[in-house]
Amino acid sequence: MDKTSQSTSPQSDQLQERGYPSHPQQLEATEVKVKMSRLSWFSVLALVFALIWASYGFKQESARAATSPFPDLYEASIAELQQGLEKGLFTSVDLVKVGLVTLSLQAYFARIEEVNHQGATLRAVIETNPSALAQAVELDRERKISGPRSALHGIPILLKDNIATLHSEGMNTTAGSFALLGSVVPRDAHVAAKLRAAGAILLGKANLSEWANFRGNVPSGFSGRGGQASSPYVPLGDPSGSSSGSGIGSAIGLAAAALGSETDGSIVSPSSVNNLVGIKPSVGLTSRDGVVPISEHQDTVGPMARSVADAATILSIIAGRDPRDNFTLAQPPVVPDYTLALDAGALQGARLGVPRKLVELLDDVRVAVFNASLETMRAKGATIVDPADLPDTDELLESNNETIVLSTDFKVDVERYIAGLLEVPTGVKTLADLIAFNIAHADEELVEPFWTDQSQFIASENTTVDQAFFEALAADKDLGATRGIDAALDEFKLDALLLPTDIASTPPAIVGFPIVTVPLGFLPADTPLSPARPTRESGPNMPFGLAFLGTAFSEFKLISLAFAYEQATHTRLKVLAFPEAIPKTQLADVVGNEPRTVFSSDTAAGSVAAELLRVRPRPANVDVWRWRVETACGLDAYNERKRQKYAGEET
Ligand SMILES: *[C@@H]1O[C@H](CO)[C@@H](O)[C@H](O)[C@H]1NC(C)=O
Ligand SMILES: *[C@@H]1O[C@H](CO)[C@@H](O)[C@H](O)[C@H]1NC(C)=O
Ligand SMILES: *[C@@H]1O[C@H](CO)[C@@H](O)[C@H](O)[C@H]1NC(C)=O
Ligand SMILES: *[C@@H]1O[C@H](CO)[C@@H](O)[C@H](O)[C@H]1NC(C)=O
Ligand SMILES: *[C@@H]1O[C@H](CO)[C@@H](O)[C@H](O)[C@H]1NC(C)=O
Ligand SMILES: CC(=O)N[C@H]1CO[C@H](CO)[C@@H](O)[C@@H]1O
Repeated sequence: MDKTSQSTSPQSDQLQERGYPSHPQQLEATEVKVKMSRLSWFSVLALVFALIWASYGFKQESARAATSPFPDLYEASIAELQQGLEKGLFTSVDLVKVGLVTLSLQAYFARIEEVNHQGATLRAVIETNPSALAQAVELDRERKISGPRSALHGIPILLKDNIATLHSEGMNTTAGSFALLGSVVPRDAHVAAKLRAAGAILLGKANLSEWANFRGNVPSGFSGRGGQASSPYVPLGDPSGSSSGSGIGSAIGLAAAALGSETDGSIVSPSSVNNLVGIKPSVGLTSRDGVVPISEHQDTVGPMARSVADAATILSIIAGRDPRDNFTLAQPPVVPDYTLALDAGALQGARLGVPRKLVELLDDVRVAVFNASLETMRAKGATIVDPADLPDTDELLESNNETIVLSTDFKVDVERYIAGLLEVPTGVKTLADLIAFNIAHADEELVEPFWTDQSQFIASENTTVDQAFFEALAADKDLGATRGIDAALDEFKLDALLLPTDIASTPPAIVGFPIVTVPLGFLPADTPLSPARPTRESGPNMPFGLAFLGTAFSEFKLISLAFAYEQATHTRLKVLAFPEAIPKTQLADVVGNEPRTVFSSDTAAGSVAAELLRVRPRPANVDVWRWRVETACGLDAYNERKRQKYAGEET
């Protein structure tokens, strides 16, 4: 097999050869007919939906896309970007420009600006790197003199806002909380330092469920600083979390890819819901030094990307030992080059098991698509062992040991993180201080009506490291590994376990085992939009993923299987984000010249946003697409207050 062509994600023309639209406006009626036989009924509905959209506006961009020598940034792979940089088609400065948020609103109206606080207001990004452009200039110069440092040289990456970046560079690290605003981190997080050393550009900080969803019962994607993030696939849809902004930003090309962190589901769930590939590495493969923690026993940092190849490229760079995180000392002596796992034939002869009892917890729509994926894998030569249940499934489902471990760890670990900061302007030191801070700043942190809870903080504050904690840790190892995942792998002689991603995270979470998730399917296009409270649990075209699970440090194997499945299916591009959530700025708008067309306007943000929206009128079916304003839910009033606040701060 041809590794080179398979390890890059598809070029626009290749996409069209395969029948996928690289832009919704490029869908033609004839293509739809050709595709009918190959697609399930709901994908067809989705295409018809896309076709309806395609009949509106976009004429200009269509012409531009057809003649553009540049990769479409909605889908551009790291390898494509690297090739373009090497050939001199464009520079890292160009790339940064298209991703740059400008607080002054005087420079380019770029991809993040189009959708972050305007248009679809996805709130994926909390802040961008004021030094990014200067770094891009340096990296472009260095490339000319001595060539690229790595596959990530000059490539912009977003980082979840709980991953520390050099304070002197200009960005905060806050886990989304005002309590850490202005805090001075001692250094880059180890993973950020590794990206930086590889020549990557740390483009910005992604919004998240505040404190990685450990504050209390709060909707996914909300943070005090970032506001309520939402899905690019379902208007006002739940973006999942806690790595919400990393998922949204990667899904629609606000950067080449993103880093997220996971304690139980926080990489794989937003990867699943945002139609991405996510790798949750084994605990100890990537260092957590400089990452705002929940639990040293379960936290891990990994890539969220548009292809397995991109995710593998990033993992190869961020993995490795770090004396500051002694869990990394348990990893195998040599970090593999995970891009060598990209073997499209890897399903041939593989033995894959289905923990059916867990699958049965899920709705029939997702299970039917999951069931069909098993046929695909059989056709590619895999043996599917079904059922292949974890022997202790019932006990796992009953167990509350994880709650004990996380609650106890958080208090210790978060206080240790804060103690390591060089300065904390808010003066918080302890978890008790954080709780008090939230009460004192309730208007920004415990916001009515949906975001008031901090019960998890309070429960954690009440813990001590005691005998029950150590018993819970031991019970988790026994439940998750010894009588769980490892037992099933041994009993059925499996290479990996398969689960719909929605129900995959907990057994691996409690033992620090890896997961690789890839796009599996989409809810049917006639799925009703559930009410926005403040985000919607479901709606048409909401994506979901397929998870590959294995034992500790089995990433290489999982990546190879996930890659083979991805190459056999190419599910991701079967449905695109909704039109308002797809940024229109492309490299052609910035390379060489001043920006042109609608972006050359020097009008204020609002009027340009309005202009952008005007060329894409909404279809008559406002019942389904009444996505902008949900006054009843209070979200808009809240967002408006935040907007005013930022406007005030900026002037
Ligand atoms: C942090 O955020 C504040 C407020 O948004 C901003 O003024 C500051 O420049 C940011 N960066 C650092 C390093 O504090
Ligand atoms: C790791 O370091 C922590 C303190 O940072 C210590 O309590 C623990 O025993 C160490 N674990 C190992 C396996 O060395
Ligand atoms: C999925 O497959 C299992 C096992 O073959 C079967 O029992 C179940 O009914 C199927 N579910 C759906 C929704 O197709
Ligand atoms: C922890 O797991 C063990 C083993 O299944 C179980 O006996 C115990 O009840 C669990 N503890 C909690 C708090 O759920
Ligand atoms: C605090 O812990 C004690 C015993 O461990 C328990 O009885 C009590 O309900 C806990 N309180 C809260 C607020 O969680
Ligand atoms: C808190 C914060 O920095 N918010 C920023 C999020 O991104 C927008 C741009 O899309 C900025 O204007 C906000 O200031």
